[in-house]
Amino acid sequence: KPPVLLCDYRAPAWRVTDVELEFDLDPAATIVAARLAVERDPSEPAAPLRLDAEQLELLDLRVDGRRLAPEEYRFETDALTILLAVPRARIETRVRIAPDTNTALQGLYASGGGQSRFLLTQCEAEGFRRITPFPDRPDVLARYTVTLRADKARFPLLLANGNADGAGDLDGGRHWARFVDPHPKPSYLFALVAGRLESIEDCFVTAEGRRVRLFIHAEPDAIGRCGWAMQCLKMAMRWDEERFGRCYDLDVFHIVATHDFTMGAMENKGLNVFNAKYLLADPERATDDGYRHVLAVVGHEYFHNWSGNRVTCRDWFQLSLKEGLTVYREQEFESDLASRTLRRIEDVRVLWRAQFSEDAGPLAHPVRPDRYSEINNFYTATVYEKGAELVRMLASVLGRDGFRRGLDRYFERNDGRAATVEDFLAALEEANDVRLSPWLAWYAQAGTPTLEASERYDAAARCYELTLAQHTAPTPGQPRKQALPIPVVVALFDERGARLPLRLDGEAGTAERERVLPLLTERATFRFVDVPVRPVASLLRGYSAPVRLRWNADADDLAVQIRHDDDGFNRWFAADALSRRLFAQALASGAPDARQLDVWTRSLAQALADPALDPALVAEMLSIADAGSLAEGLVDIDPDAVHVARARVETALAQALAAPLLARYGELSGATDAQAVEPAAQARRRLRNACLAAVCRADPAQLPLAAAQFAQARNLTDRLGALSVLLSAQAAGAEEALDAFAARHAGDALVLDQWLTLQAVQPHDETVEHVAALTAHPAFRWTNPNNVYALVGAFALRNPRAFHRADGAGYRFVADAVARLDTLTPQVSARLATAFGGWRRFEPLRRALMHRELQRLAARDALSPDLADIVGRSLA
Ligand code: B3K
Ligand code: ZN
Repeated sequence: KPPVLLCDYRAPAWRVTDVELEFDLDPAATIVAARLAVERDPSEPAAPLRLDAEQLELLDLRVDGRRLAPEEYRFETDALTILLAVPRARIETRVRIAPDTNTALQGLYASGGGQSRFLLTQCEAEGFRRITPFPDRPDVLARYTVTLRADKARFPLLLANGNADGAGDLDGGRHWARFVDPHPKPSYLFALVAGRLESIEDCFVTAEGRRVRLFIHAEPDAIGRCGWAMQCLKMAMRWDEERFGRCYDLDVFHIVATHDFTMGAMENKGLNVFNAKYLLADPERATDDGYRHVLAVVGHEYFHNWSGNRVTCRDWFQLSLKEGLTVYREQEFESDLASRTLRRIEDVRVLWRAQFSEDAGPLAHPVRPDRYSEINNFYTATVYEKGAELVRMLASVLGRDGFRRGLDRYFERNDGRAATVEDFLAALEEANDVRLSPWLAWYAQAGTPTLEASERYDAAARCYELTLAQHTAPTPGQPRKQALPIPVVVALFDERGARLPLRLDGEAGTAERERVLPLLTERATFRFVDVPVRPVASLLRGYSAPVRLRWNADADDLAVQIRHDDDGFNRWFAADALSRRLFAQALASGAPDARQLDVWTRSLAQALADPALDPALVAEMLSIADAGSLAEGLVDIDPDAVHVARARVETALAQALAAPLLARYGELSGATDAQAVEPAAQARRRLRNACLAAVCRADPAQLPLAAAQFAQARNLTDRLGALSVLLSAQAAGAEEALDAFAARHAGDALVLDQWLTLQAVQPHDETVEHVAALTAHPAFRWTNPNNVYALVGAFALRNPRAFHRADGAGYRFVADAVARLDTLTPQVSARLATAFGGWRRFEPLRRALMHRELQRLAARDALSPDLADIVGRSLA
């Protein structure tokens, strides 16, 4: 199949104005009757009506009530094409589909087992064509009326998008319900749910005075864990009104939880579907991270109601228009409600680990790709996380009010439309009377820019010069790169942490305390005057641009930042920079530089002793980057050497701080808020677990502390934290603890997924065999994406030491899993296969072994388009 190209975009020749759907629901065979009102674009007089159609059994086809003769249409494997002479028509189709055997989890499928097996849909990106023949592209917006009919005992709850519009009983124990969605929408936002689910209800009155009924529906054993999500939903609705002036626009909002989902959640209009993992939470069965993820994902999907649904994408190349913007909105939501610094650190860690490595390999693509073979492979860290960074840079350039004005303009101009990145930039430009066209290059150019900083201080002239230069390495299909606009936020400090003035040469007026240096060309020098002493520069504050900063700052200057910077993010950034430098030294020569190590550990000792510092920030400073992130910029990677060098730095810190870590651990153990989930309680647990890990690393004789914490834990964060320490130390009693954990949480799929993950990420030699054995555990099913990601995904993507075992056993195991999954859930197999994407960056032996597995996959018959695309691009 030839790739789809952005430059080939053409507006649809036929529009659909209204859709009426009738479903006779049955897991084995569901009948879907559709009535479409279609209209031809007058400029396309000859175009036939092309409806996408996949895996449908066509039972009937009529145009304006007349059944078509065979020569009047073509029904192929991917489309139903109708030759129409009239400019508008009513198309009626009847098809049969089989939800029960749909393991791809796209279109209409079944979730759960036994009594509570229920039906639901997933349409984004191209699943609607597996439900009914339709122009399944985001720029066809239609009004939907949906009638569902089903057995009342098996499917008492019937839901579709929009407001309820009648329900009643039918003969034979069946019933019906109708829904009208007044907002025109693309087909990817269609959803229905039918099953025996339990519900909780709440209510929200919008700023416009609309009374909205809120529902969360889940299987009976899960409904008791939905309260937190409901609170999060109400917080999100209020926040979007206050921060962005966006109100909800239907009388009802539903969320449904499922355990069978290929991703996190889906923003279907008025009927969000959630992976249970991002919806359920209680102290016994969710970690603190779990609670925060629920907040973030409930917010994210809700915010899509404007950034995605009211204003949607013209085509899938514009995916980041909704995803980058919505991730940004989600980040701001959590930053406003919890800790901005922490959320920033987490986002930057994800960006470095997932996006930078994507950008450095064969799967690199721009935030707005210009071609794709399989769009489902473009729901990537680049489109989501880097896309959010681009929005963040634009917001910082325009300022808070300017960005709000621009976004208001964007929503107003494009409401009910399918928009492009250009529409977004145009709205921001017009509302602020600025020119943003240089920013399009950020959307079009793949690869991570390297920002090189160098400095010079002239004491006699009281002048400080900062030179910034940018460079982006070639990526597939883009050999030459252009300079991008890079906003570099800076502040200058003296060595005691007092701010220094920021007046540039030739400027009059008072000096600012923090400013944005716009780097618009390949290189620029900024000359600050009246600088009384050699300054300590705090660069890229708040991580003001998604670039790799190369700056050989003096270790003592970094220590000043760790101690005094008033940007919490940059305190962490400085600590991280120093730890990376020590890691690089350990990797190159076996040991970190003693003096710099001492600077680092003493700075962290001070942070640990500082009662004014957020304990969560201290925990983050103590947690050095994972091996994948540390190896990100390297070539000829030897994963064993990376592991050893990282462990050396980690152990050196733990030993240097052993006594204060133990003391802080003890202090934090006195807290009585074991079941509290407020940020402050979470922060204390985070630091306590970080202390525990370090204390036991420095001295295995302390492992009984972990055993005791495991035995006494009153929440999942403490229990898992302790178990993790026992496992990574391969402590006596670790096996028993694992078994006790599994017994305690038997039957709880989400908790057992974490139990699987914990075992999958152990950097031990025998982890491969252990993980392979766990695929036979009753808690694991190949057809369940959560299970697969928890076990195989964690092993392949988060355990570089074991995945890259020198005999290739890790590669073989993962490639076999990918092949097996490809016949079940292609989207999941394609995502797992990205673990091989970086193969060229490893040392020759691993490179050859990984290459062989990719070739073995490529040689298989009947690869799914999803997997064929990843393997093909990885080998190209
Ligand atoms: N928009 C969905 C992702 C759909 C993925 C399709 N393969 C969830 C989200 O980003 O909110
Ligand atoms: Zn999204």
